[in-house]
Amino acid sequence: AAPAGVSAGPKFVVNSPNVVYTDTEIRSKYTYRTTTVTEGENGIRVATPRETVYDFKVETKVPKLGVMLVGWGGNNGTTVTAGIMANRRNLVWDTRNGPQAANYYGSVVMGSTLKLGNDAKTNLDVNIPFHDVLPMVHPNDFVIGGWDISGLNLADAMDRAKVLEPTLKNLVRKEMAEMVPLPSIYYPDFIAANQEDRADNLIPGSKACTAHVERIRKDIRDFKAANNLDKVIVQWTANTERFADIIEGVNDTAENLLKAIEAGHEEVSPSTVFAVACILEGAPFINGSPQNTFVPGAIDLAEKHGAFIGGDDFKSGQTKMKSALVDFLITAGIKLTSIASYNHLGNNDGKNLSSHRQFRSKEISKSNVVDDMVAANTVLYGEGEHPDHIVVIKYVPAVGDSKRAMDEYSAEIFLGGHQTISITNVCEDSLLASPLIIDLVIIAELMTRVQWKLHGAEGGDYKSFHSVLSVLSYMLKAPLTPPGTPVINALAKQRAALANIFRACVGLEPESDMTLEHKLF
Ligand code: NAI
Ligand code: DG6
Repeated sequence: AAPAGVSAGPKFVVNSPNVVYTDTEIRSKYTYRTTTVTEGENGIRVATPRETVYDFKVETKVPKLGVMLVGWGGNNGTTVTAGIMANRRNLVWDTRNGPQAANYYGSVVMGSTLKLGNDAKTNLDVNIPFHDVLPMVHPNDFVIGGWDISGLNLADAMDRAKVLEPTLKNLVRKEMAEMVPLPSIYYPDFIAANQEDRADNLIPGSKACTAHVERIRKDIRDFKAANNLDKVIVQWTANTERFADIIEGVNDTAENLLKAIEAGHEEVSPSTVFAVACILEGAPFINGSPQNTFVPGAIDLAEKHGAFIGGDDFKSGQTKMKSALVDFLITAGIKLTSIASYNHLGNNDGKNLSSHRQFRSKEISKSNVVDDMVAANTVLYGEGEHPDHIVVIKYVPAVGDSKRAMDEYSAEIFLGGHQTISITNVCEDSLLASPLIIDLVIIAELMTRVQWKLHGAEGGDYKSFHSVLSVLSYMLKAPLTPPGTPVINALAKQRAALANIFRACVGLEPESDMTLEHKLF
């Protein structure tokens, strides 16, 4: 990885007149090919190929990056922090199965590859680490901090989480003990009442106010200055809140939301206050929980400030499987008729979700994840037709962080036959979520360095991607998209969008998977 704060030399160069490398930027000219469909007079659709030519530029300087987690003392917060420390120090620890070395498995950026092209001699695929496609921050270089309503230092919080092996904990304990979350804002009505006993590290005040926004902004500025950072990214990995009511005049526009905060309106959640503070501070803010943090007024505010936001709800286990499996079934022409999803978990997330209003937020984000795939197949599903889909979550303290997700998929096959697929997915929830936190940070940061303009547009200035970073969808259960634009849940499409946008930034065509070179000779 390039040391933080310097320009990262490319790991490969693109040999094309459409790509230019300068000391500070990669510039590409990229032709985006789409198909426009119109309804012909005789009812026959007309598909017309279209081309739009864009100029992209990517700043190659990799910043010194701060990551501030809201809910730093929770299972995800402590696990991702210890995991980065373990990687940074190349730690190896004993387990009952033998020595275990630190790794970044589960991170698409750090653990996967993408195809660069075909070898000139053999025609076989040449794959590169995903992290190398463009200059990206290395997670070992993250400077981590954050807030929590619980004041436990991270070593004690890591013990409370019961996620990591004792041998690993012993190796990071000293450093973790020196990390103490900043006090946070706590509006008891938004999270479960059963969380009250850990709320001992609070900024005074129990409803939204301008002072809270300003305090959080100052915390970000202080963290940046104390660590000599170029940028800070903030991520909500705190408890799931209940949904906020959307009320006209309160949270429907940027102006109303700011006024509502000033007036101390009780329907403004802590996560929305964090989002507003980050937007005003120019720090990208990502919501890893399911609640509607991004009320319309918050999205409006982000657009007005050109600030980046992303969400909602980490897509770690059951839903990730679902968004791959359902895509497979429906694109295979198999008529999915029902999904019954059960979750048993015993961590603090499960305890919070045992309260109905917080469960409801999770139920909503877990339930809509197949809608786009169903709607896309008008052969299998009639207007308004949808598979039955239920989501059950039960708090079972004894299983701790080791979540049990049980899914039964029923489908109709050829000539009225039936197919039932049952999946039991046992996973340490926080070990799945932590690499997503890392990916979201790395990609969000990279997106702050990517700009575009229409090629040849007279006087056209480069601009950033839309404030709502839908390119983060792969990592999220209920992807937030720019207002009025479709949500893509299918996992393969989400990954293709991510990889192909980055390829476009270096002037490469999308991965087409046609492999004509192996078929036409
Ligand atoms: P956790 O309950 O262990 O951690 C949450 C932390 O947030 C706690 O330490 C709590 O004290 C703190 N907190 C609550 N309200 C706060 C506030 N206003 N300000 C600052 N800190 C606050 O939960 P865990 O397992 O770390 O999960 C975090 C969130 O991520 C939950 O909302 C969960 O639903 C979501 N999530 C987790 C996934 C996973 O696989 N672990 C996947 C998808 C989402
Ligand atoms: C209930 O399932 C607890 C949740 O917090 C999940 O563990 C989390 O949202 C991950 O969900 P999924 O569906 O991606 O495994």
